[in-house]
Parts: sequence; C-alpha cells; structure tokens
Amino acid sequence: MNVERILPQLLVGQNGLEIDSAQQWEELRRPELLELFAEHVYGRQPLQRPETMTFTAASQAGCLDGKAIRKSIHIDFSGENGGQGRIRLTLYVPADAAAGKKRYPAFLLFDHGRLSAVPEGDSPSSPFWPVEQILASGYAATMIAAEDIDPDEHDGFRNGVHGIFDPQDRPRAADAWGTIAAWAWGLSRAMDYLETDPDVDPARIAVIGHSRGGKTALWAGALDERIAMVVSNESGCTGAAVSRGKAGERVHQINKAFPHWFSENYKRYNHKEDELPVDQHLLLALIAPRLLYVSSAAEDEWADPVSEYLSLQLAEPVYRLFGADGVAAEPFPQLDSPLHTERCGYHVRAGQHDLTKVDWMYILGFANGRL
Ligand code: GTR
Repeated sequence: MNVERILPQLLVGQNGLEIDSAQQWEELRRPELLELFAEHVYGRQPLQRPETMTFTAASQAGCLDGKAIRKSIHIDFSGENGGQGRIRLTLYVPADAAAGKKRYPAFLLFDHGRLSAVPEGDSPSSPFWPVEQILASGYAATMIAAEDIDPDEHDGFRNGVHGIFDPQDRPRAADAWGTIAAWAWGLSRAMDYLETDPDVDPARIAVIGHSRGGKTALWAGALDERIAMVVSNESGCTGAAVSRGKAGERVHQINKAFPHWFSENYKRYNHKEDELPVDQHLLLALIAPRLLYVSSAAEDEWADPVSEYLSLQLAEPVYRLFGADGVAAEPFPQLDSPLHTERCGYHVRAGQHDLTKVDWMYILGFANGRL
C-alpha cells in the first residue's frame, strides 16, 4: 500500500520525554504502552495467577514408537462467583527428558479449534502442529486450546473465564478484558505449569499462534516476560499488522465480526484508527529484547503481509536500545526467503492463510541457536 502512515511514536513517552536507554524504556515507556493497549485495545485482565490454581498429572504414556512421552496436565482453578475452570495442557517431550537427563526448550502452541480435538495416541502430528518435526528439532511440544479458556463467540461474557472471574453485580467496564486477553491469560497459566515441569526449561519457551492465535500470542508475550520467544503467524489486524493504512481487514470490520475479541473501548476506533493512542508496532516492541518472529502468507491479503513486515521494521529501535539489530534495513523479502537477524525473524511463504509445515521449518530454523 502506498499511503503515508503517520504513526504514534515508539520512543517518545506520553509526557514528551525522549526515550534513549533500555532502562528508560523498561521503567517508563514499556509500562505506559502496556496500559494503553490494555485500556484501549485488549482490555484489562482482572487477575493473574488464581490462588486456587492446582496442577494435576492426568495421564502420562509413551508414544511415537517410544521416542516421546505424552503428558496430559489439568490446570484447575475457581473464582469467587463459584465457577470452575480447567485448561488441559498436552505436552510431548523426548523420551530421554523423562529419564531426568535434560530439560528441553519448548514450543507452546495456542490452538483455536484448528486441531479438531487434543490429539491422542501415537500419531499426534498435523501440519498445524507437527509434533515429530518439533521434537526432532530438539524442542518439547506443548499446547492448550482456546475452548478451555473462553469460547470463541459473543456469549455476553457469561462463560469461560469471564463467567468465573468477572463481577456479575455491576455493568461491564469499557476496559474489561475481551476474549483475546482471556486467551492470553490462559497462556500465562500454561507458563505457570511449565515452570514446574522437570522436563521443560522454563527460560526457553516460545509461544506460537496462528491468526487469532497469533494476536493472542503477541498480547501474552507483551504481558508475560517469562515468554522467551513469540511467534505471530499471519495475525494481521490487531495482531502484528500496523492498523493505520492497513490493507484487508480494518478495525471496524474485526469489531463487527468478532465483538467479543477486544475491549468495548476498542469500538471507539471503528473507522478512526488515526485516533488510537497506539499502533501495532508498539505491541511488537513490547516483546523486545526477547526473540520475535513474524510470518505472513503471500495470498493472505486480509492480514496484509506488507503491514505485518512494516510493523516488525518499526519495532527495531527498541531492539537497538538493547544492543540488538532488527530487519529495518531490509526491504520486504522475496517469497520463501526467511530473514533472520539476531533477535527478530520474518518470512512470507507462498500460498494462503494457514500455519503449515513450511512455516514451521522456517520458524524452527530461526529458533535453532537462538532459543
Ligand atoms: C478472520 C479474522 C482475522 C483472523 C482470522 C483467523 O476471520 O478476520 O482477524 O483472526 O479470522 O483467526 O483465522
């Protein structure tokens, strides 16, 4: 798209102060940006780890011809409203991990109904979640599903974690958490569990999501600094892509089609992206200096690869504050030519909106030696 985009400044605080050190970024700009995204876009999470939360090992069995162990964990919690929730976490680790030899770095996938059910048994792999490819690359593979956290429909915020934790005796606040913030909260609860698993190295966990899952992974990664790497696959509008001047899906369209995804406040920006106090490159910058990978598909005009790449380029000044480079100097890459710098990576794959084995190949290639 050939429009001039006038974007909110990354390194100027709300009080006009120029941010020129990593310390100022972390103490001033980063907290105020988190506040702005919570208030105007995703909504505020009302709690972090519930006091009532418990982890239960529901099952453990060998799989993949003895090469791996599959564990099923129940993450249970309850709220003051009396409701109870359970996130089912599935974890595959190479067999030698369970023998206590090694703690593995891991990919934590956020699934949103793309895997028809939590895969069971000996053949868990799918192109969307290629467990064998992930394990063969030296990582554990773990996943949770959106449906266990909050349903992907506008139910008046009565079910899922909204029903469990939101106050029922007063009107909903305009900055209350939407479904994507609820899902991101679920990813942090998965992190809470993974910190306790003896087979996983909790300092080396990559969170990955596709499309609405990519939006979720980014907001989780912005909020939760335990996440060492974030992968946004084709997250598009209100994910990786810069909103101002974006092609394809716009703020008014996403708010109409998915009224439950974001805060009520976000609807104020329908047809008015220019009035947002943030844009999505600021979200990507909140991941810095941790590892950040953005991927696009060439035919995915709805997500808008050019705006996704631009966002990653514009996040670079924060990586520079931490002494790392980014992709700002590089033009939009050729198809299937991944661009990998020290802390940031990008590729645009030929084909349509999806998370495929080819995406995973490039993503695992980036993680190798970095995560
Ligand atoms: C679309 C939505 C996108 C993207 C996508 C998906 O319908 O407009 O923002 O999230 O769904 O999740 O596959």
